[in-house]
Amino acid sequence: REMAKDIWTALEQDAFYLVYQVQKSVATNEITGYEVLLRWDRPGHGLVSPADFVPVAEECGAIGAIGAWVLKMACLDAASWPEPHKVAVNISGLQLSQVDLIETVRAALLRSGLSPKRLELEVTETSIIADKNRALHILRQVKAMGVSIAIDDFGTGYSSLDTLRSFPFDKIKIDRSFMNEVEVNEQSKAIVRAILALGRSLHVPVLAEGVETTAQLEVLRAEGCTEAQGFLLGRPGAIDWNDALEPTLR
Ligand code: G
Ligand code: G
Ligand code: MN
Ligand code: NA
Repeated sequence: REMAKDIWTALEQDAFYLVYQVQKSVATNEITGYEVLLRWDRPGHGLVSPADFVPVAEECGAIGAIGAWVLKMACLDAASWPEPHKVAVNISGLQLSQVDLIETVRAALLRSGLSPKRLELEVTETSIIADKNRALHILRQVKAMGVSIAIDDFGTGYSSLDTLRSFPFDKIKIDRSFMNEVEVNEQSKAIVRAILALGRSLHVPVLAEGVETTAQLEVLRAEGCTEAQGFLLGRPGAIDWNDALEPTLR
């Protein structure tokens, strides 16, 4: 396909770039880390979402190279951040089924000097279920290096609870669809509350995605959510260290 061709060209010409979105502690407002989001300004088309081009990159075999590039650059960037801040990298299903993900992660860490405990991989349930045993094997190896694993878009898969039971997750990220109306809709709030209770019982911190209003953040604070991410806390972009070092209290 035409997009596949453009993806290979973009790789050759170094046309992908990364933006970062802040993640903060709900209780203290401190920065805990940044999620890396891949961006591509496709010639003649403008910005294309990774939601649209990652599936094509998987199909045409480019995802391995793209994923390795993202991991390498993200670790290099993060190595210059203040000590405790983590970097969270999205991993697609096909990447997760490829055993060389282990080597790719190891190489990115070695090359950057980033401590493994500051790297987190975000995987979705959907990316796991294609080949569960293989995914489990790879994630265990990566964890053994000291890297942490977050389950992304939690609640939207069809077997979230089974996935939680069988995989060694270090963080649950509540899908942003549950943030819709959480401050006014009792049903949304009940679901969020249930996920937070689950996290507490499992001793796994919970991060709420897609927080756009102070009212939503207040609900999360009242319910004991660990971390939050969303347009209210910061839009994906270049990191403004002046802002980051003196976080505005909300
Ligand atoms: O950043 P945006 O909202 O456009 O992201 C859309 C989707 O693309 C999200 O599901 C996000 O997890 C995914 N995504 C963003 N960056 C990357 C990346 O570097 N690798 C992979 N595999 N997916 C990404
Ligand atoms: O699937 P994943 O959670 O990785 O998706 C990340 C995507 O969510 C990014 O593309 C980012 O642009 C988007 N995003 C981040 N914060 C918000 C938010 O507060 N509201 C909405 N609508 N999208 C967000
Ligand atoms: Mn993510
Ligand atoms: Na996500």
